[in-house]
Amino acid sequence: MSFRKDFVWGEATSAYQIEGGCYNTGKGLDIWDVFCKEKGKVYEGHTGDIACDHYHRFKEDVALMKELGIKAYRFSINWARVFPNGTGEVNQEGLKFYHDLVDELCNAGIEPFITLYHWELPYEIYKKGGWLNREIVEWFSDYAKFIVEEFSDKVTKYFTLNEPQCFVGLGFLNGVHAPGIKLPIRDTFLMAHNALMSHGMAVKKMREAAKQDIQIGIAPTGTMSYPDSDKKEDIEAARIHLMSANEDLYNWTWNVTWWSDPIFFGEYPKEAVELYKDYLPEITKEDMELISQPIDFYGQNIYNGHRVKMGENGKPEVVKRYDGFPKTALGWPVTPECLYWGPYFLYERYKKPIYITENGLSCHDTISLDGKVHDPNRIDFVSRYLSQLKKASEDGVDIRGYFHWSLLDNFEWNSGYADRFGMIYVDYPTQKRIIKDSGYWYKKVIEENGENL
Ligand code: IFM
Repeated sequence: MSFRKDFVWGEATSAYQIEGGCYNTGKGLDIWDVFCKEKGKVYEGHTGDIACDHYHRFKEDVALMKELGIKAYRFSINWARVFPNGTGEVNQEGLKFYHDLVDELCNAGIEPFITLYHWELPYEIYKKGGWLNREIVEWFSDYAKFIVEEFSDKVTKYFTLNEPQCFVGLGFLNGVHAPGIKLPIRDTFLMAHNALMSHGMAVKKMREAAKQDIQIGIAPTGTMSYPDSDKKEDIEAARIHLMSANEDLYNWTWNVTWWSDPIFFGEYPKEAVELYKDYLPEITKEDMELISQPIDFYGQNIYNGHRVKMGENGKPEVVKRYDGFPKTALGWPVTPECLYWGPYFLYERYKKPIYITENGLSCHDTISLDGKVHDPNRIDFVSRYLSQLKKASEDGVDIRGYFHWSLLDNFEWNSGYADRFGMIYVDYPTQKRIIKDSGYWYKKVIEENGENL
């Protein structure tokens, strides 16, 4: 089998990155609204105030998705748009926006996949301590329950948190993302623990609230590891490398097992617990039971990986990339093998169906003289990566779907609008959308269920 017959071909976005509609819509402030207004935090002072104006143009965007032939759309709900204060009163206009979007998608035959948290922490929750305050477990799970009560008659697939590695690491450890602060390491471990408990409590309440069977996952990220050769020892080296804590303390969040072992095994990885023991909060048996609520699938955002071989000392060794190694416009390495070995190792360890919840690249896209947007690099990149994913599927990894990042060019966080990840070009001054060559190429891939890769 190459790709499953019901393989889910999708596109992904997130709320703050595309919606705009930040003011006069009843939405409460989130930490990105506040962060972007501070001088020097985001490239050229860009903000998400308007972004792709998807808030007002979602119908046009769904029509474009239909034209691309995508089967599913993964988007996030901005917590502060629905609950301006994070808890309590609901912003009916914001809620209606998401209902209208979901209805539009369903009418177009596109399955909505909802992500509950893609980094838009309501500012009012932040002021109460945000992820540092254990009460967030209730605040977040009540929000999650509410969304499921509202949408589960129409939407059956949900992700709780997107890339906790990023929102804790970039937001609170090195401070390049909102809210832009550098906390003591100890606090970030507490946040991570609270985030995992919020996930677990959300899963519990969502299942209780669902109007029909729903499926829930989480969407972590991480740099994958792939073997230098087919030799058994290199494969083992890559496996060990992926599942260990390799980063220095100030980058500790970039780690697979710290986030995923608790969910699937009900415990933090022993080796890492030993490594981080001086920084850990009190962790109880009850906490771990909560975190390890059964979930239905594993979402993984994958962009690149390290090439790893077994060193002479019997320990994994990262192979240095050669000079001039291929890279994307953002400078990220192009390593298609990670879309074979990443899912392979994750499936082997966690034994859950996998969705690739994000994958893609930024390119220096422009409108050519012929009025079109030619992006051969994106076609080449996605083609190479998808071929590896197909091989993984052929080798028995249970891969259910692929969500390309991203549908539209959008607000790339602290890089503002400087980086373009979309299969649809957005001309920000006019908000005109142009399907790039890669979009038409992806349409064919979808039509042929990847047989043409
Ligand atoms: O744009 C981001 C997204 O919000 C989270 N994952 C990585 C993407 C590209 O940087």
